[in-house]
Amino acid sequence: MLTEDTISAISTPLGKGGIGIVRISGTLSLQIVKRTFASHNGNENALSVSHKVYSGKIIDPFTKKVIDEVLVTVMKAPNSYTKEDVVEISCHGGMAVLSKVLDLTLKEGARLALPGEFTKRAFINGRIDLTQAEAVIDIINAKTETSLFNTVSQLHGSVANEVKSIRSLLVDVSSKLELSIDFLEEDVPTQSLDEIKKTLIDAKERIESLVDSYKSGRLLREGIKVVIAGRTNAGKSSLFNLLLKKDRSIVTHYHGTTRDFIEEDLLLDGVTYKIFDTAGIRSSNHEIESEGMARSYELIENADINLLIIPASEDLTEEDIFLINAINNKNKECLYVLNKIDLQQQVDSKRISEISGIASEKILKISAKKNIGINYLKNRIKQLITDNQAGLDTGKTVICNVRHKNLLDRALKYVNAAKYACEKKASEEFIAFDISKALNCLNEITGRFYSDEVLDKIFNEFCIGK
Ligand SMILES: Nc1nc2c(ncn2[C@@H]2O[C@H](COP(=O)(O)OP(=O)(O)OP(=O)(O)O)[C@@H](O)[C@H]2O)c(=O)[nH]1
Ligand SMILES: [Mg+2]
Repeated sequence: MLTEDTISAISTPLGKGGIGIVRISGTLSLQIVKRTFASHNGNENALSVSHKVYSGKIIDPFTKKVIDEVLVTVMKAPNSYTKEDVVEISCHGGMAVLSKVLDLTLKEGARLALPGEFTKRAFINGRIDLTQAEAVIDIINAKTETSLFNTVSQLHGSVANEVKSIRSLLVDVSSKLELSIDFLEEDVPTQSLDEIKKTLIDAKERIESLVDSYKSGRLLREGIKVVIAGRTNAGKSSLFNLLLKKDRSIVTHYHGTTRDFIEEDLLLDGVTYKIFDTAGIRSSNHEIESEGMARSYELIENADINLLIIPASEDLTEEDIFLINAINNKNKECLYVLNKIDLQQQVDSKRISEISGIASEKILKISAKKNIGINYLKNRIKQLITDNQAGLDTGKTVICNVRHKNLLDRALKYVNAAKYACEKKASEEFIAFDISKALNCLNEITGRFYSDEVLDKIFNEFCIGK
């Protein structure tokens, strides 16, 4: 069903630019532009052929003044972004020109588009599904090559295809179950419960794999939190500055120099790492320092990777031992980094692994002052991520949208309930009921079923003109 009214908006960022584009979509688009456009070669039939670019002028039909020299691209329905007639006017980029051209299109009968309305029309008119519409906004917001790669594959239908494929497994079981319910008394071949269970296990494993991929998806989207922790004067800020290749954090020989955490982004092989320099841990009655340390503990708790810095040039202190044990118990990625190896060493790797049975490959040696061992440290950080995050560089389908994750969690719950009902040899109606609930969740992901509330929430995140 095509929507009635014609919409128009400036589709390029507001401000000065080489070019700026006004985009119009709807049944009146061509008519609106024809009234304001004069072709350079005086061609009366200008704008009549689809997927062609026409050069000419935009002229205000009321004052007859030339507004700008432009290129106009015509994309007739259904072969356009929205599946409606779309016309794009490429003007010189500048607010006065673009506002004037937009204004003319509104005077000629278009209405100002709402945020994301072009993409919403693409969805409503069936050109893309909801996961692809969501990928559009993620592409616009993507900060790194890897998250861009992931969202482009979502735009090409990676998530939608996997969800549809799981859906078809469940639809198949469901229709056979319905048949056996309808013809209970008759001699219709029905699936055995074992066969149904086998398909449900297949669906369950595939949903679980998508749910598991969310962790990688979130990391790609938000960046991987790497927290540099340790006692005071261990060399945390020195390492932080070295990783970022700038003097961002203050380094002094005084204990307790860093009072509050500092965060900076580091890009490694197309993946964003959010690096945190933290206040060093020591016993202190100073209010500011204690508050800084409380923040350090909170960061350690929420890190994806902790780097615990231990100065190898001094004997281990109570703080070092406390932190080694605390971080080792956190069940999250951690590297134990012996720093200051350019000085006489008091602590070696063996000593650290003896404390809490830490594996030797998790203990590294560096000198933040002399820039020793830093490349190896970076490689180990990258390795922790690629080893543990399926899909980060394997090309597997990765979900990175919390809406998809929540619906998949719910679908999984119903598939498990259906499987359990099979095991308990429950009646077919019960099994069919749970499967239909799971199907509803999968249908909501791709937008086969949707509510206006969900659509508004998704498209309100878009900018006007997209
Ligand atoms: N010799 C040597 N000195 C280092 C090394 N790394 C850091 N330092 C020195 O150790 C002192 C403390 O360094 P910082 O980087 O400020 O230590 P920090 O862990 O941030 O300290 P707080 O902010 O107080 O918690 C400074 O004088 C650094 O120059 C190293 O690898 N070798
Ligand atoms: Mg510091």
